[in-house]
Amino acid sequence: GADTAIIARPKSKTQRPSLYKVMLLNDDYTPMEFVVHVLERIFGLTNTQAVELMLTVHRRGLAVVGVFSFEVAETKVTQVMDYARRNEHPLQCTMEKE
Ligand code: TYC
Repeated sequence: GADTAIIARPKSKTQRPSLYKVMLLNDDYTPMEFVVHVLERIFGLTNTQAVELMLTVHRRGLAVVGVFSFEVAETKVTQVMDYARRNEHPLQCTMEKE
């Protein structure tokens, strides 16, 4: 009627966080045991999971270690790169939007 008003409700689309794949790259020099240790320590994999994933990277050239929010992915990549550098290994870890 004359006294009623329709109030528009703003359409708020729920925002899902973008996800990022964190990938480990193979090289010829980083020791297998070091890679396994990195996967256990930084990504929380069991020894069995870590050995399996390390061998996948070794055979295929790279593998996705996990999928995370931007902030977590960035932290993991930095931790791997810093840890590898401190131990003078050329291990490379990168992230990519899913
Ligand atoms: N290719 C390395 C070797 O033979 C092992 C290795 C595996 C290195 C995975 C990096 O991301 C990597 N010692």
